[in-house]
Amino acid sequence: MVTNAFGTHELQRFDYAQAVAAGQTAVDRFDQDLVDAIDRHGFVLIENAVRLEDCDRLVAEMRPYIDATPHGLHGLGGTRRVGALVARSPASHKMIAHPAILRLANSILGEQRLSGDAVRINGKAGKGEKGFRYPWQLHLTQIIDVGPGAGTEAMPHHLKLHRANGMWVHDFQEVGIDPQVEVMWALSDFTTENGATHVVLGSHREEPRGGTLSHRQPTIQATMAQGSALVWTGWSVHGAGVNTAAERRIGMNINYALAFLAQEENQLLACPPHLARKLPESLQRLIGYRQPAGALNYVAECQAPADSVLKEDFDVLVPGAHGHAMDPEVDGPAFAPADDTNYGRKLEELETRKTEAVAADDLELALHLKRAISVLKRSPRI
Ligand SMILES: O=C(O)CCC(=O)C(=O)O
Repeated sequence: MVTNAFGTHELQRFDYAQAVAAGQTAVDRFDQDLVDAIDRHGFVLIENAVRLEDCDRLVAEMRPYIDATPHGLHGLGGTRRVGALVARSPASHKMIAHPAILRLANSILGEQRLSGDAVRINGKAGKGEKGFRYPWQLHLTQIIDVGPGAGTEAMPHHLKLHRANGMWVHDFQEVGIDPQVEVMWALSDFTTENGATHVVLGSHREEPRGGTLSHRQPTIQATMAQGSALVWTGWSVHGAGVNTAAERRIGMNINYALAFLAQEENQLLACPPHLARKLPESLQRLIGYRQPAGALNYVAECQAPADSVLKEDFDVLVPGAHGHAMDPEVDGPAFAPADDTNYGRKLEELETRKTEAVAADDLELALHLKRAISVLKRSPRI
């Protein structure tokens, strides 16, 4: 329990593995407990959210990238920040798409269930129900590997206490929405000594929401065992601790935000189409390969990512790669000529250029031409 300018608060902890073992009623209760706790205190801690082996496997997959990253990028002394988890670490998918966390994110972002928030669409306002929800998506994936000495005078963290919602250009303080949810996964134990995250409980209720009173309140450290996850809103004030231990503190920030805002880590570049194609559809959609609202996120000929870049053969430089039939009455010349002579000539030209590209060891061009040949063969002959 802690008493500060926002009342008396506690960092409530709930055990995911226990809830799952106890059955659906317990899971429903667990989900509601998380929403209630974060609504009241601004933070909630989920224990036993994944197994310890899951964390170790993730760290092992990310080890080459972590070790190839210098300390202190972004002015964060003694800390290594490493991203692109979706592309680089299959083990991370279990945490990025953790069912309880996705349900919690949906309550906060999709349905705007927290006090004072509402979904506002076309002049109507209310808590999100079916058909009246905000689209949301993955916003950031980042290992935060805090080394001994990080956060001290010698190696100061640039980010002291702060709110994630400070990143938006628009000032959302009066808008009555929660644009962002943050999750810190403990990939190693988080202790007082090794820099467990400091939190200001109740700070999400500061008025105005972006005020500075929170920064002068007492903090507590969210100590947690490996496999736990600390969740907070974009309004909740927090900051990394000082690592006075001999070991490293390995955390992983996985954030989610409304899908009509730009992503902090651009997921479509961090996991480009040739890698995203291999992911399950639900994960493709979670990272942003979809049209979250109306026209947003279309590609080339107004196509959804699934109908364009996620198709094996799609090449934005190949006319007609959209695969839609052309109508000779109203449409221009097709990519695949109707008469055999011109068709054969085009195919031969592409084959010759491909052979030349292979001979010149220009694999990228060769692949581009290979796709063009494939699209030509599938295109309507009109
Ligand atoms: O590493 C932590 O404990 C917190 C990191 C953080 O607040 C941030 O990167 O914005």
